Amino acid sequence: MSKYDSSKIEKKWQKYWAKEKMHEAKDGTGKTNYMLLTEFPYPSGNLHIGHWYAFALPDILARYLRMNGKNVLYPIGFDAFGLPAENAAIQRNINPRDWTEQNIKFMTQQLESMGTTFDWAREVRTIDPEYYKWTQWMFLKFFEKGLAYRAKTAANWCPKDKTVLANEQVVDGCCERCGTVVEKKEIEQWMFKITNYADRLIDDLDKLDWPNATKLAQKNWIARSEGALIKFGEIEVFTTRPDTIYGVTFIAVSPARAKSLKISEAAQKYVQDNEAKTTQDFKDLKEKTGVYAGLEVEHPLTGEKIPVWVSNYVLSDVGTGALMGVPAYDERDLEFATKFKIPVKEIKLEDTKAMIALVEDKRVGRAHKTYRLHDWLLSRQRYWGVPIPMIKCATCGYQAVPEKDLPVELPKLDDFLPADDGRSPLAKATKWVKAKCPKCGKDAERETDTMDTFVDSSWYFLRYADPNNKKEFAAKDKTQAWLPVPMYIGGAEHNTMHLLYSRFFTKALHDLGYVEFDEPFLARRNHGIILGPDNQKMSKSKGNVVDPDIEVAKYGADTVRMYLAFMGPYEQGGPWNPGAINGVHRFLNRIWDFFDGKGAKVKSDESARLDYAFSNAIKKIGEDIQNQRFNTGVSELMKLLNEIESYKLETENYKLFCKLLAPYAPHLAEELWQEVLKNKNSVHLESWPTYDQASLSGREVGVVVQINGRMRDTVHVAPDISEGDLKQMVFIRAKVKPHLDGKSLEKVIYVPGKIINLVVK
Ligand code: ANZ
Ligand code: ZN
Repeated sequence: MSKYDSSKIEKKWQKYWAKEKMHEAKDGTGKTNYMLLTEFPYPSGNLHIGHWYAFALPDILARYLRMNGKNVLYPIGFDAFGLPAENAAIQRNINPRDWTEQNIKFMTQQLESMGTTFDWAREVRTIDPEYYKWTQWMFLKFFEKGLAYRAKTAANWCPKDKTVLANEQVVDGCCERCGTVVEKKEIEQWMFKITNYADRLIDDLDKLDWPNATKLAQKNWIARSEGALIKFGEIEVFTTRPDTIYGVTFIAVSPARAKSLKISEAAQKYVQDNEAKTTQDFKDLKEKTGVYAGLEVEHPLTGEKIPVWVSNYVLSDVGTGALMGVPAYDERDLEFATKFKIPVKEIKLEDTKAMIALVEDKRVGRAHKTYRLHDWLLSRQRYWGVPIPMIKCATCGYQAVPEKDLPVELPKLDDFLPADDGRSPLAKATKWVKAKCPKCGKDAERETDTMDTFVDSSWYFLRYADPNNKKEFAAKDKTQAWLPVPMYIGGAEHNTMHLLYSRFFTKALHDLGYVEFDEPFLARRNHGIILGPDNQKMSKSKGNVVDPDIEVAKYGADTVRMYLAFMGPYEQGGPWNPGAINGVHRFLNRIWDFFDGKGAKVKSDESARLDYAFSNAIKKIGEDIQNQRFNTGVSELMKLLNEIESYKLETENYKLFCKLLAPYAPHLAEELWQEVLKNKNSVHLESWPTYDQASLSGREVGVVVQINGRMRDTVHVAPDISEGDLKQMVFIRAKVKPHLDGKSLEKVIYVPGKIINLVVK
């Protein structure tokens, strides 16, 4: 046999798998369906190593689940509308469609080089009219039910991108995309009524197997607070602490709220200066400023006169934009009162509930819940998006495009630049804009705004169940067969927006009767990110970017996959290590040589030990993959090879090893399986091996892992495991690795079968 040459075998097997249609998920197989979902990529131009991390590792799970009898669908598509493509196209002076399609073509090839089990037959592209027809259809269904509506709002306006942004796209007061300081602008916009779902979006989190951090991020984003609305004269405040009402010494209103009050000139000036400044959160506020409004209101219970202030620490879009200041019990109020010499009044606290009853009785207040969550503003004044399917008639107002006229196709435009006045580029498509009013038939105009791309990605997983359906977004029996998604793997950056929006869409479609479930993703896992070799975020300017194509050319896809799996706990990610990928490559070479017979030295026949080694590996690797501990699975595989290398093995043993290797290094395993072991079928159609429970019992000990004398973890291993194998296992464990990263290992003290102590500095 020759040397291990990945470039010779990988393309060959990729073609074979495609020809055999091995990854096309069939309907109605009788097996349990399993849609393993990852976040579909945005066609940015090139795959980066993060894409490999996001797609090649879940593929290990996909292959494993298939070997365990599941009918796995591992779908892929492109989230292809959006601002970045438009901006990139403007820069390069080409059309966003050409730019996007060219990227998709290139990235498809790159994705294929991973050797994943993507089902390309079900590929979904959001820019395909057959797809966005249904995005528009959903908008219309929501519109019919009042879940999509128009409203004049103070929108976040990015002066550089010349478009409106959702609150979620404003980070620390700046545009998430370009960093420009965001302004407030009053514009009529299309909105989705996601606030109708605020309670369910919080309460149903309890049903889901999601990371706590993700659940918490959603709860904080929705930010439900329960309390009361209370009227201080003409000013209604929201408070979560009605029990403190006798301690009120001032009322504070936001600049926007102050506009409709009779306030002093000085206060008016303050309002002018502060109104446009958007404060997303208290933490962004550098300094509390304010001014006396020249106004007093009456305390609803004591009749006292209470001064009214205007301040930037009151948010215009929280509660009523007005609060009761209780400096004795609220720190923010205390800070404000101290600065402006407002009295602090301590009181005997009342029973809250009693206070709400009292203000309700006196008709000056009522129990109330508020949310920080706002309705989802979906209009964008940009070209590269889904046209909002509405027609504006001078007589009849906004009318829905009739369903039979969908999709409203995005017109081709040479000049697709946004206008300075905020008019959408689609206004320039003068012929396209002209339409007949669906109600009265008179000349009318199409809506020229396009949809936020988050709309496109809020339902793509539904389409995977039935991607070629021309009559429905997906037939109900198909969505019922494939969804809700049992496992969704992606990045933590989607904790609030995408994951929240998809839940809203699913719930709305459920309520309208189109799907039977009301949560889209039963389980969710977040993966970490890959850092550069210097432990820094990869960026071109730092010159620390790892190009997966180069690594594949050098080592092959199997090595890159397996190294990424091995480098650390999946949820943590970590730095790319050129030495370590080389080590993984050597491991694959060793496997090759081992199958070539070079590795087998005849040793005394201890079949019990061999049984143990295999049973242990089958059990551990299976559990590791199932639980997405891909790294420890690799170390088990390495340990197994160490163990068995010195035995004269039967063909059955080689076969077993091949199956265990298959999810991690699919090409190499296939080559060995078919070419060396002379099997006729694919190794990927084999079942995951079963193991002999009896050979495992009583053979394991728990070794305590200490770092600088502190216990951090326990590993269960064979009592006579070699120190080398043990170290390899221990170093990559989730509870250990973070304590080693960036430190140097000074010493390892191993008490066999009991304790391993790592001394680091
Ligand atoms: C009196 C009070 C006394 C309050 C006390 C709190 C503690 P959380 O607590 O985050 O859920 N508030 C109301 N509207 C506001 C607005 N537009 N901008 C800024 N703050 C506002 O938020 C609710 C509390 O935040 C409310 O309860 C109110 O202060 C303040 F010991 O009322 B509280
Ligand atoms: Zn009309």
